[in-house]
Amino acid sequence: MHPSAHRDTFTREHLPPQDQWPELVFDLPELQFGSRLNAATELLDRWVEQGQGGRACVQGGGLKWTYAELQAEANRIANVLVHELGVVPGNRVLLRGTNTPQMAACWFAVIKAGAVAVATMPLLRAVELGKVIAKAEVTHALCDAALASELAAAQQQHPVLRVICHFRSPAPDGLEARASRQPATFTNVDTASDDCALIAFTSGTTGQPKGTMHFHRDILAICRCWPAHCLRAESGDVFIGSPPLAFTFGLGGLLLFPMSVGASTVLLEKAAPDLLLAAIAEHRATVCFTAPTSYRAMAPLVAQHDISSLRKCVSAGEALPAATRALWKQATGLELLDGIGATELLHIFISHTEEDAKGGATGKPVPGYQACILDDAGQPLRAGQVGHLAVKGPTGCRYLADERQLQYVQDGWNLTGDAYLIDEDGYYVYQARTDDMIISGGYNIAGPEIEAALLSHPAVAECAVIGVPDEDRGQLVKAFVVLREGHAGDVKALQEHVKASIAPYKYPRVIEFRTSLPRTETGKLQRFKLKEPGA
Ligand code: 3UK
Repeated sequence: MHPSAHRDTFTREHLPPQDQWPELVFDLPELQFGSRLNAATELLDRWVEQGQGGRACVQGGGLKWTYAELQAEANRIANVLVHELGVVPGNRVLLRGTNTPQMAACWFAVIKAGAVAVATMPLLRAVELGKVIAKAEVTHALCDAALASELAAAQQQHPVLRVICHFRSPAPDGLEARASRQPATFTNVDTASDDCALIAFTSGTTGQPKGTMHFHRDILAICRCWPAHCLRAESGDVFIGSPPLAFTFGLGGLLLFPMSVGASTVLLEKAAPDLLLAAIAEHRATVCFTAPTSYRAMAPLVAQHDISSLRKCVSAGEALPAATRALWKQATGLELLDGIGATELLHIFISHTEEDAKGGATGKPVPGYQACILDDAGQPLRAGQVGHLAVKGPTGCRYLADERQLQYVQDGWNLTGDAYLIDEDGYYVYQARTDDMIISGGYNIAGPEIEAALLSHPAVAECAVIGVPDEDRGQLVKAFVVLREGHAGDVKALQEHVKASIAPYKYPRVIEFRTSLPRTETGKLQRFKLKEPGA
């Protein structure tokens, strides 16, 4: 590794041993990185240096900043961090806020100061924040004043968190007041390209959050892979979307990728389907990032808004059912860009361009990444066979002090925990999370395939399919269905619809109607909650 600029050496000391890292592949010319690199220099300062500082950069909540203005804000905050709050390179700085320009400025300030950004989901409560603080030994926090109380409660339990400073606060010791007294210039810390820049937490389903460690060069690597080859956005684009900046889907899609091409981004504090549509119309947005369920919910509302500015729509976080792709195309004329990403790999590694879209398939490995499907013994499978998705590329899994590293990384491959197959055209087709595969009557059944069939029925708004214990069949296929407004729950009709769409043995033998389904803050269905007895 290159000589670190970190004075606080926590992250290097807590990386997994090198022999547990995935193999890293840098086989594109644009993935050659020197030994010194600060991601903020490349993504932010470069534009100002090139005389592009007057370009629109980030807006939201009534604020509208150019590249030069975001740079000035970030520099002032970096000065506060270093000269007033005592941050030294390598310290972990927790960020807590909704998607706002101020949150973006704080993120860049942390990166500029050579500290490590630990962004957290706005909905986290004190107990969950406490786990993050303890695990990453967070010393400082920048927190939206509106979200102060849960963090204050967490600090009570975790005094390792020495300093909290509030932004979007009128207080005399708030971040804005402090920043206004600091100069708008700052010399970025000359970090190593392999110094840790951020720790992204992923909760999974067990409740013990895992911290994934990513370097300065990883931030640039993801900008040079999927967005450059699949998204192909341009400097005139206006990005918008729903994922939080604390979710790497949102960090990339709503901050890093627009800035990597000199485009602008709209950050929304609230982005429920109707609000997102209204915001697209208001800002004449051209590139949208959100989850499959959000596209499904927006489709019937599209006619009420002028979203003619939109030219690219990205779906990730969960499998995109073919029915949702078709629905969106019908409503807007736009072909969705689907991509599977993971916090462990920072962003999307299998995807496609609009021209190569194929309903029901995620796509092919993104340039810069390699993938294959492995059996339980780690041997590659042939086309059509269902196995474990394995990936490698310039980014990969490095858990912060966590034994689960040995599960995620095997033989140099990142194992994402997804069951996939490669079809006859070389497309990767999602089946299920490996621990969500249903085994019924000796058959392996992937819940999402049945969900896709149900979703093509006009009465179905949302659904989730799980296996429930059964004496005779081992597991029974059970569906939870949320009905569209004005439709009645007809179990028999839905069962017949599935039998007519896919192999009849897969039909849900039990169907339960619900008014909503449990989801994470990142929009993922929480199937495990539906599996709990009495759920
Ligand atoms: C699932 C998908 C099918 C899959 C993410 C884009 O979702 C992201 O990261 P997470 O760590 O979850 C990873 C898991 O989510 N998944 C995500 N996208 C798809 N399954 N099709 C998809 N298109 O199980 C994966 O292992 O929360 C997504 C960019 C950055 C991200 N962090």
